[in-house]
Amino acid sequence: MGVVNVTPDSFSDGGRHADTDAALAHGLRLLDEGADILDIGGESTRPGATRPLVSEELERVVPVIAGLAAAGAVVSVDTMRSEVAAAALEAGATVVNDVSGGLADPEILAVVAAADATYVAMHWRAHADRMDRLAVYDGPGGVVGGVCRELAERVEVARAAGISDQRIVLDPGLGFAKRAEHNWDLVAALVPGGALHGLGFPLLVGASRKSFLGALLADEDGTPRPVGEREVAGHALTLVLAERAVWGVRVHDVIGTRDVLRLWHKTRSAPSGASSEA
Ligand code: PMM
Repeated sequence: MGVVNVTPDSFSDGGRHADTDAALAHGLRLLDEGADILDIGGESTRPGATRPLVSEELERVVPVIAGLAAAGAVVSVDTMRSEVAAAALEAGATVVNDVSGGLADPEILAVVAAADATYVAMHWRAHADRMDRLAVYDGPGGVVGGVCRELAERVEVARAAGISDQRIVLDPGLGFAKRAEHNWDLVAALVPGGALHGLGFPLLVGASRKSFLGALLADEDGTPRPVGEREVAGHALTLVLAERAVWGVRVHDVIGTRDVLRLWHKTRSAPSGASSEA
């Protein structure tokens, strides 16, 4: 899943039209590079981010979704809002990636159900301005137990709204109300037979460029590795997650991810029978 963020901090080159064109061009490039799904978002979820108006979010994502769907892409909309999900599905999206798992705007679930769209429910506790305070997992099983219980609740609510199990994908929400070690505990639990796979749904993971990778790669003074220099670690994690039967990864660098997955597939293919000198 390739990320197309249509937010002012991503495409800060002037007016709305420039944003739309830049996002469209970016999406087409990711499609060309081999993304299976393009995830279009108009709201930044970075810690401390303020929310756009619904009208702003609609203006950002709808033309980009329409253009990329018309180009043949499988389009996902990254939104927590039912109005935006409805307009995105109308414009050609077939996946709703709701980082709040239906908590921010419960109406979104009925919109997804009515369209028979795929629903990505991510683990989430609060909007970006409050989530860091909620990174506490004192219950049984620590962060893994907490995330699994809270995701299972979201599944029940999604089912009750009419979303069928075949349409549900779950995401542990790395970086959302999680401290660095929480993310690593979740990654460690992402093994076949582990608690997250045990929920019984395909798993999507978004780790690309996130701050827990920056913290891991910090220099001797503890200064985190800058965002633009975390790609290799992200790719290594993709390889680990592929090996552990994760359904999808949400990434910024599609071409590098494709390379990693081609290599991974090669290592799993049947031996060619070539001689050892070959
Ligand atoms: N992370 C971000 C945004 N949307 N959606 C899903 N399903 N999973 C994620 O981990 C996720 C997401 C934030 O990352 P960005 O600011 O780099 O887009």
